[in-house]
Amino acid sequence: LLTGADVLVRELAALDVTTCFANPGTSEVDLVRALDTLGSIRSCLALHENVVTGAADGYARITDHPAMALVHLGPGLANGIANLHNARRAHSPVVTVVGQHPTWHLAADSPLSSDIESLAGVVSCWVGQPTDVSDLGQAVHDAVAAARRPPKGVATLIVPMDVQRAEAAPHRTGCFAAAPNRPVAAEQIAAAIEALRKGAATILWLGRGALSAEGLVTAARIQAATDCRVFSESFPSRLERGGGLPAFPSVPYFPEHASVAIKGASAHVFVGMARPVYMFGGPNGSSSPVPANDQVVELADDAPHCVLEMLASALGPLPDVPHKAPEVRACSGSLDPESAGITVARLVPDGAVVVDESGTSGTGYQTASAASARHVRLGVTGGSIGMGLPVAIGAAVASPDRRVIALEADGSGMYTVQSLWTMARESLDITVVVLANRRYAILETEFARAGTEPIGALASSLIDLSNPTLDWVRLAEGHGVPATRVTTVEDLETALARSFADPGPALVEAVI
Ligand SMILES: Cc1ncc(C[n+]2csc(CCOP(=O)(O)OP(=O)(O)O)c2C)c(N)n1
Ligand SMILES: [Mg+2]
Repeated sequence: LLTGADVLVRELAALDVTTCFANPGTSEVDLVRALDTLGSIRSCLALHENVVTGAADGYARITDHPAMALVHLGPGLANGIANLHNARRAHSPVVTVVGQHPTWHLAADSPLSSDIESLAGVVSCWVGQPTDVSDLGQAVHDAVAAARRPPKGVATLIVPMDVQRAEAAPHRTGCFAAAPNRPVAAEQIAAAIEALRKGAATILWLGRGALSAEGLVTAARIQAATDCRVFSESFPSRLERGGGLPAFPSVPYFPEHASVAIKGASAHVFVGMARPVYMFGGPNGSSSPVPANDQVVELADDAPHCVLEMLASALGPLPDVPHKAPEVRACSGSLDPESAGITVARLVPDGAVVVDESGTSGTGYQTASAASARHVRLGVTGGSIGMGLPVAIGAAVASPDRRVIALEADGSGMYTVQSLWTMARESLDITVVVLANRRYAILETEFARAGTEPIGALASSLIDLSNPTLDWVRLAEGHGVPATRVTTVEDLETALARSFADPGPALVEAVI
């Protein structure tokens, strides 16, 4: 007997969805049984739904293909929404599957009932809830297609228990036609070239696929030919880094620094991104450092690195640009945020993935990584903290041959600390470096910017993570991850080297 649940799982597998991150409940029991029966979808348990969804995001950022995120009813989905929000901002393809009460039971408004479609709508590019088993196979197909369709996103499939359990006919799986690329018009390219020829008065902005290795190299050639300035988007989901690749600055986080950084520009060419916007708004009601009356050319395209190639060819044959790796300052002795990041950047293994949720302690790594071995950096996209450890899980599952380093601010790490258990259980090659400043340091800075210094005892207690001090070594060990605490550059080097040499996860608490 074939059931709806079997059809769902078979259809996903046929569409090359080979990984599931799950936190199931009663309404997902049939789906779990179907996963068990089919056996070809690797399924990993996570102990909170925000770990499930963040892991699916990390998986997508590496493979550009969806994993299945299996969660329980409305409350399970609600727990996972913060990291689905980040996944949406990252344009990560994710297929979220939510079990639902039987269709005939919904009107009774049982204790776990809620408006799942509304919850899903906040983060999803597609939401479907088939109520007849004969529609289920097509719905699975539509969900995967929606998640993969540029600009890519989260598709949420809600599956009632009676639909999961109903007898089903085998669904005929269809393959995807390659998504047609929507190319930019020739006039747009011409307008961009005219702007770029203004040299330093023009900024070339790079986002998404323009930050691939090819994109960065091509952008450097365009810059050398035109003397334009180049900035990368502030919160890239994925950035190729090190190994001799050109590195471009992003606009500083705080508005007062951002507008200074782009001063003198009057024209902007956007590839793979739209106009940058401030996280919390800027001075005089401004939302962007780019003034409203500046000249703007937006080259929206599904393949940003191809747009850069078009610009480069329109400028004529351009020579390669020899890369000058920046000098990285030597550091030793007691750790501070800067030296911790520089040390990680110096030791990053070739081909590694660095998940960067370093908070205020990130500039050392972010600057020095331009001189690192070639690696990929996955960052915070939607500003919702607690993504780092889950994204590291997804990245490690997606690339078992690479070392994943999670550079993790301590406050952010605590949002999804259960991730450590999944890392241990799945023996993932993840090195977690906790940057333990034992406070929400960014909020201290924000109080100062708001002119409310010195802050009162209550405000102070709301941004302080001591009393009691979090013991990351014991937290990690309690989740099955070996851990060590370091306070000097030398000990951090030793701990990193040991972790890179040993298979499986490890945690280093770097007290800064
Ligand atoms: C889900 C979510 N909750 C709360 C916040 C607000 N917030 C932003 S940064 C921050 C503290 C970050 O502290 P930590 O991760 O230790 O980094 P640090 O500032 O110390 O470098 C908080 C609470 C947020 N961005 N996202
Ligand atoms: Mg902190």
